[in-house]
Amino acid sequence: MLIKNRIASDVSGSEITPKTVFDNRRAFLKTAALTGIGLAAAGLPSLPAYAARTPFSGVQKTQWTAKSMPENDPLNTYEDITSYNNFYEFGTGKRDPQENAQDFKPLPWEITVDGACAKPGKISFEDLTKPHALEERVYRHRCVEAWSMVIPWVGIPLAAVLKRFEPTADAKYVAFETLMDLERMPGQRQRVLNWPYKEGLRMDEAMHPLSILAVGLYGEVMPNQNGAPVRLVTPWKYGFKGIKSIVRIKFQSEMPATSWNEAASREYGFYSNVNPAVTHPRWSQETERRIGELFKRKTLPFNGYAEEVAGLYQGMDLRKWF
Ligand SMILES: Nc1nc2c(c(=O)[nH]1)N[C@H]1C(S)=C(S)[C@@H](COP(=O)(O)O)O[C@H]1N2
Ligand SMILES: [Mo]
Repeated sequence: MLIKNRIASDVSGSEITPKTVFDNRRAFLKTAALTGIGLAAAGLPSLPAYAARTPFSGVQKTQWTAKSMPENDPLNTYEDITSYNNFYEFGTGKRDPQENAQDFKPLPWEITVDGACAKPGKISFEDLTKPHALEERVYRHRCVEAWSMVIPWVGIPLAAVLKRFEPTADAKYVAFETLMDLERMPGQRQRVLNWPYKEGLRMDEAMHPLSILAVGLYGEVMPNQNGAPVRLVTPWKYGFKGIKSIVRIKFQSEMPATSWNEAASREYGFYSNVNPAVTHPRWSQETERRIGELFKRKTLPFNGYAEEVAGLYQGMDLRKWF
């Protein structure tokens, strides 16, 4: 049975994965077979083991892949996606998270969900993905610093998870927090942001079908530097809204405070929708550099997802609500 699972995930992996990654995965599986580690994880979404290169089995591809992606928009490599990161809990340099998050052990993991809801509680990482099928969502990822990537996330719709806690009519916003742990996240000893890292969405943004909780990429569990074991992905917003290593979700009536807004409110607003027409105080947002490409691309309104999300902001002055 395990062998069958592994073959199935090998096949689906080879369809979406550049050859080097595929070879790495094969090497991993070989090592796993020899040493007996990692095999239990082949039967995901129940996750008894966690290693950086553990493949999920049975990941479904969804319509978003085809609908939102122009054909000439190739995936970034696994190497790019996992070596050029922002994760200040592990240092402020782009290469720091890959190096400093190596020893982070994400599991066991629990998220506390509370605030304006009928059924507050905790949810473990294993329960998070049940009973939903894991989906592959190929999304554009645009940082406020004007670089971008295309990433094949593995995730589940955020709406489906939030609904389980039965948010009440007072739930106008959803607040998110990252783990606070000076031992496990040594970057928090530097007061570069107000820890823990905080983010927020309006309720309708959180419930939008594009919003996902991502638990992996390239068919494998989330690498530590990308926000293991679970992070937010809202592809029409700047990357910093994609809060990593989430331990708390709270429904509330007030607009949540966010770490970047607290750090520099002129530069980072609550909405943070990708908008080429609203210039960041220190640089233009009209173009972006796709990691791995030489020439700049034009930045698209809502990062190319306007058809799906522009309606959420109808009638709002997007210069004021940036
Ligand atoms: N907890 C936490 N989440 C975070 C950050 C961070 O420093 N800490 N950085 C944000 C920023 S600025 C970006 S651009 C994205 C980067 O995600 P990636 O490294 O997976 O590309 O993560 C976001 N989520
Ligand atoms: Mo960012």
